[in-house]
Amino acid sequence: MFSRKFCLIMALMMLMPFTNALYASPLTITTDKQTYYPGDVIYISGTTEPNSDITIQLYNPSGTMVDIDYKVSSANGYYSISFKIPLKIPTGSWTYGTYTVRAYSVGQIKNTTFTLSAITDSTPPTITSISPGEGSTVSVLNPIISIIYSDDIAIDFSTVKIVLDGTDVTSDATITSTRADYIPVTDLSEGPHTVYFEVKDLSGNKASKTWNFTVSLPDFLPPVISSFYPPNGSILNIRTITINATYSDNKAVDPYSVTLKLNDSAVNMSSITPTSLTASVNLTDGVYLATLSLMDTSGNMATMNWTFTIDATPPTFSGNILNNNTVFQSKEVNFTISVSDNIALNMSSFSMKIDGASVTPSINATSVAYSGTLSEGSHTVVISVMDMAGNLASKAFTFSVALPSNYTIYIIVAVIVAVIAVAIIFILKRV
Ligand SMILES: [Ca+2]
Ligand SMILES: [Ca+2]
Ligand SMILES: [Ca+2]
Repeated sequence: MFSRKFCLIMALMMLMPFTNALYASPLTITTDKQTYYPGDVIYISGTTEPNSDITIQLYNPSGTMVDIDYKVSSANGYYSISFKIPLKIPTGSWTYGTYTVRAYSVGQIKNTTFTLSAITDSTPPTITSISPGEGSTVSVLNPIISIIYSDDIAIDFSTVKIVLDGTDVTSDATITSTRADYIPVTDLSEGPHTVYFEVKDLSGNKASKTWNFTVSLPDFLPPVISSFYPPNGSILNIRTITINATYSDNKAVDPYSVTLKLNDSAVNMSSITPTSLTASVNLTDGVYLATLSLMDTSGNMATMNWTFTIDATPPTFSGNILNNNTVFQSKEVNFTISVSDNIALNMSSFSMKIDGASVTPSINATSVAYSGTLSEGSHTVVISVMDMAGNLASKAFTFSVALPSNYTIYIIVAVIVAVIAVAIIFILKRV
C-alpha cells in the first residue's frame, strides 16, 4: 500500500517537467506572410495554453483597430485565425502601411506586424467578349447586351459603365466581377445602335470598348411599286419615251434585283436607284406589255405588269372621190370615204367641211358616207380624223356637180324618137 503511494508520487514527479512546460506555454503569434495585398487573407496562428480564449486585434498604421476576432485554443494549445483584407484600399480604416497584430490570452499579450502594400498593376482589364458582336445584325428588338471581362489582378466591377446610344444604362445592368449583362428596358428601334463599355481594375487601369450592332426584324413584306410611266392602257404618239417607275420597301429594295421587260425583252435602264428607275427607249408602233419586277434585301419579290401603245402614224383615207376629178351629174351627191389606222381610229374626231361649212356625214367604224344636195359647180371638201393616239390626218379634195346641157337633151330625145320610128317601120314591114 505504501509502496503504491510512493510509486504514484514518483510517477507524478517524473511528469512534472512536461506538465510545467505545458501550462507555462508562452503566447506566440505568427502571420503566414510578411506582406499582403488588397483582397488577400491573413492567416494567423500560434500557441497558448490549451483550451484558452485568444483575442486577436488588427491595428492599422495609425493605431486604429480595423478588425478583431476570438478563438479558443485546441487541447494542444494551438490556434489559428484568419482575416480578409478588403479588395479596395482604402476601405473604412484600412490603409496601406504596417499593421500590428495583437494577441491576448491568459493574461499575456503578444504583437507581430505585417505590411499591407498596394498591388503593382499597370495592366488594364481585358474585355474578352461582347454581345451582340461588333457589326452584327440581330433580329429582336431587345437583344441582351453582354460583356465578359477579366483582370490580371482584380476587377473593380463597381467601375463598370454601359452606355447605349448615349444613355447610361449601368444602373439597369447585372454586373459581376466577370461580366455585365443588360437587357434593354424598352424595345430598341430597328437600325444601328452603339454601345460604350468601360471597366477598371482595382488599380484604376481602365479598359473600354465602343461598338455597333444593327437591329433588323425579319422582313416578310414585299416592296411596293407606287407609280410607273407610261400609264396602264395609255396610247402615246411618240416613239422615243422615258419609262420610269418608283417603288419602296419597309426595309430596302435591292437595286440589283430590278428588271424591266417590254414584250419579254429585257430593257437597258439608264438609272436604277433603291427607289426609282428610268429607261429611255426607242420603240416602233405597237402594243407593249411592260413587266417590272424587283426584290427587297430579304428576297421578297414585287411584280407589276401593264400595257401601253405606241402609235406615231396618222390614219389614212381612201376612196375614188379623193382623186379630184369626180363629176356628179345630179345635185344629189353621194360619196363614201374609207378611213383606216395602223392601231386604232378615233372616229368621233372625224370632221368634214364642204366649201368651208361643217357637214354631218354618216360615220361608222371604218368609213364615212356623205349624202347631200349641192349646187352645180366645183366644191371643196376638207376632211380630218385622228387616231386614238391623237395623230391627225387631214385631206382636201374637190369634185363638181355638172347637170346635162339642153343640147344634150335634144340629142337624147332625137335618138329616142329615131329608135321609136325604126321600131314602127320594122313592125309595119312585118305586117
Ligand atoms: Ca490589371
Ligand atoms: Ca420588305
Ligand atoms: Ca395610227
